[in-house]
Amino acid sequence: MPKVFVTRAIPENGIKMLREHFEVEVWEDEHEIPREVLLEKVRDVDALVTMLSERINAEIFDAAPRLRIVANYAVGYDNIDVEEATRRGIYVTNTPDVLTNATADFAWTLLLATARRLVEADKFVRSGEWKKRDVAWHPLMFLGYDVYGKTIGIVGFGRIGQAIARRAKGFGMKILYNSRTRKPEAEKELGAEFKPLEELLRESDFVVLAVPLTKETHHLINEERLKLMKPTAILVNIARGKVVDTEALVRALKDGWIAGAGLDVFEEEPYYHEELFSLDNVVLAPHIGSATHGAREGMAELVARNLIAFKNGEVPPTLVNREVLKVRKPG
Ligand code: 8YV
Repeated sequence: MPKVFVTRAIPENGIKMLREHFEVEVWEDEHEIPREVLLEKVRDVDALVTMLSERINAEIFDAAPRLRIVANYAVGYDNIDVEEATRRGIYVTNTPDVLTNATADFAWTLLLATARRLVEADKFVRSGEWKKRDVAWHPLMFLGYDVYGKTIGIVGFGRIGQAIARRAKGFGMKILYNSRTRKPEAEKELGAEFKPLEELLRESDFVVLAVPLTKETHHLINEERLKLMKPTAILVNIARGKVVDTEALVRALKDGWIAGAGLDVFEEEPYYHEELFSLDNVVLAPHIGSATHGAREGMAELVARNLIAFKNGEVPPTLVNREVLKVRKPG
């Protein structure tokens, strides 16, 4: 049986499917696999299941002479050198669709929590501070920002961006979007309006980032662009940390260029720089956009379906690098 190595424990449904077709080894440790161990583990594998910050590049490919397919447990695949994989005839797959709704829900979780200062308020109650102040209620307590009927600007209008917009309709919002290409069908369905990025930033009360990380989107939100935003605006990032220049963002939050930020992703993960920890106007999460039982099981199943299809000589259902078909046949 061909061998697959899985770099972190994924839901059992996917592992079970894989075991019927592959010899499966899973890195069960809760800590990330050390690079040198990964390099050792891939020596005799035919397939690899990877995720997040594991850099899958020429170094790994050199160490894995039998490797034919990398199934990323994520929709984003900025951790993989896809060009190099394609050159070597290695298939790369991802997990779109199954996590779209969970991730869009989480963008909204961050948006609402930041706008209504939920984390600050929770701390206030939980710490006993409320009782200490002996104020049962005050009309000026924890004033936040209105959401209903406001303007949302979505940067990146793929599956997740559009799912975020669909929810915004229920909040009676004006929907602006920016993306590499115009999306006429989504414009019609959602009443969304395409705007150049600068205009979108100037006009939005909430800016939500849903772009993939590429050379073009690295530090897309920098000092100059943060300064275009309204001082009452809130930035939400569920995409990739490197889409935002963190140092500029910290200044924006401290100096009031913008009102707040909800962040699920960071330039370095795990995030441990204290600059953001001291600010009340941010809500922080440890990259859990797709962390629902349903989405994570869907991702596990899709990873398995991709690998099994490949093994059976079929084109994997969510192949990222279609050009690889010219280099090598599946199987
Ligand atoms: C993943 C994500 O859970 O899909 C993505 O691109 O960021 C998350 O859904 C995470 O990257 C683990 O690989």
